[in-house]
Amino acid sequence: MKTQVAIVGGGPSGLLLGQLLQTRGIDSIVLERRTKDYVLGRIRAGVLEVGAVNLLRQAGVGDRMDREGILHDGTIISYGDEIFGINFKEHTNAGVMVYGQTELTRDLYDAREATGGRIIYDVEDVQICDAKSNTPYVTYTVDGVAHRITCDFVAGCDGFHGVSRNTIPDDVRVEYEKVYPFGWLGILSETPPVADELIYASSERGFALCSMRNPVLSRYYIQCSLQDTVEDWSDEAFWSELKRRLPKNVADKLITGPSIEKSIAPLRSFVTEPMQWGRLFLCGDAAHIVPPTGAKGLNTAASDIYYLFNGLAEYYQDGATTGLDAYSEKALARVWKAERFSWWMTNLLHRFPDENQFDQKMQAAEIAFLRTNRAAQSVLAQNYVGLPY
Ligand code: RFL
Ligand code: PHB
Repeated sequence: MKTQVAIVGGGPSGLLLGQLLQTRGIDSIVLERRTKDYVLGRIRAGVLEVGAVNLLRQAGVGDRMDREGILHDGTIISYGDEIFGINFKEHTNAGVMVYGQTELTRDLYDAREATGGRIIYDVEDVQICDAKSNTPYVTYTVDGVAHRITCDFVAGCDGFHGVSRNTIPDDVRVEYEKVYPFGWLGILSETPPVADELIYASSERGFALCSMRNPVLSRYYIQCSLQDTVEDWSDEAFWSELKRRLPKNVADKLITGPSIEKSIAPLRSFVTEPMQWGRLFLCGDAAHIVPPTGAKGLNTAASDIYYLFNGLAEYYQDGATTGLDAYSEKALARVWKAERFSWWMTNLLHRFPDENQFDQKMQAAEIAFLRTNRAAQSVLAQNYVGLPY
């Protein structure tokens, strides 16, 4: 088989790149290790920056998001029983869109199917070959049968556990990592959200987050131990712990119900440099991971796709490689700022097992400063709605 861009990974990064390329008549093949239902079963991100929203519209997949997504002009932060809002609109003249990654991925699959784009599911043993030459190719098997795709470029969009990143030789690749000593236990429940905006809650018992998908579907998280398993947490235990981490007047309003999904995610900060090696370009979680506290993972994947798509569009339009040559540097410059923000939000709001009373006083002082200082609020707002591409 032959294509212009071979895309390894059919998550949001790979599918979005495929749709954008399609708008310019650039052919691609997406290779996905799982089935479509498996990918759609993963409950992940919920918050989209303006840049991501615009890119989805540009890719022709913004209609349902514009109809069903919820625009948020701010967020709420609580600390014990104290609670305050940060108004993004006031500080940045922008907001964010609450629209689940599951729905966005479904829209991308629908668009790909409608435009006749090729996706091959259940691929195994993917290998990216000759990436340093002008004639790279990708090999894989399906049901034990070997296949090969020759292409001009390879986009490595296969997430943190994919094969693309490790195609770059060890003596070229530099990895930066921080693993946090806790995870997030998340549940989805068919209950109305407790508030109109997201609540990021710091408490003596640990962090909690109240998020949502729509007016009758809520997403809640609590910081948990890395030793915990979902079996350790009944729904009752989850709701009771969540309430203890929220201000009393919020906890009293919380409507609980059976969970329809429950999962634990470890928290990690990770960046690999460079993000390009010859004709292989890494995008999204394949190149970097953030702890979810700043809602930046999917959004940073979208900005990578923006830079790569524009580089590829320029190449196929007039043969110039200026955008492609600058890809790694441009993408990383923005990635590191998202890493910093996510690390900062995580440090500000979580309980760390080895922290002492001084550390706790520092967190409390920083939250108290944020509560009243407009400049501090503006910094948070600018980062949360998304730095410019
Ligand atoms: P994905 O979504 O992991 O998709 C990669 C795809 O590649 C496939 N794959 C392979 N395919 C072929 N060959 C191989 N060898 C392959 N290996 C893997 C996988 O099956 C998969 O389908 O990466 P992508 O596309 O870069 O997208 C990244 C986002 O999914 C991720 O950054 C976000 O979900 C992170 N995230 C959040 N991001 C936000 O911007 N806002 C949020 O509010 C937000 N909340 C979250 C999150 C992530 C979370 N978890 C579970 C880590 C909340 C949570 C709890
Ligand atoms: C979510 O709704 O899943 C969500 C929202 C904000 C975050 C992380 C996750 O920071």
